[in-house]
Amino acid sequence: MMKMLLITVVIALSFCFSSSLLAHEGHDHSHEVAQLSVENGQVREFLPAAESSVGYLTISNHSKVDAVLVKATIDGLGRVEIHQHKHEGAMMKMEKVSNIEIKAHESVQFQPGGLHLMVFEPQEPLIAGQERKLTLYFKDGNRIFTNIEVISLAEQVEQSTSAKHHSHH
Ligand SMILES: [Cu+2]
Repeated sequence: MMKMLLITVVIALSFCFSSSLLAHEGHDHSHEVAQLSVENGQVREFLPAAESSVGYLTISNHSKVDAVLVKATIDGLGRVEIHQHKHEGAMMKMEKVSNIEIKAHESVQFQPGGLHLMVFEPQEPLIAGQERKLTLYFKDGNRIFTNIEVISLAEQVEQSTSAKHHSHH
């Protein structure tokens, strides 16, 4: 029941456009807008009594310019943080990170055990099968608006198991 979500991406050009209209700096300033896409956006239902849950996605940068993700928001959730897992001796800790670089022609995968979105403060329960609006904010002022699918814990476990099998190929 794994659905490949290929999502159309809208990149807000207004910031770049208005700054190029206003800036007459006397030199050629080519505004290259990063072409980014988001796939497999998923956020897990909150477990009973849990204060937080996790979200995963893949961001691909098809352009010649590096992109830097600085913030994410999801409709109906009070707070979304970008987290990274970090090994400290034998301990696996997670820490909040302020930005993630997605290099030109590369993809960054948010996945169990690595980068993930940590979500807090649901205004109403997340229910598997729902779609929520996800907004990604980039350092250059661009934004991506897309949808993220709510999945159950069982679906998440199933997918991370099948992802491990796929990685043998
Ligand atoms: Cu976390």
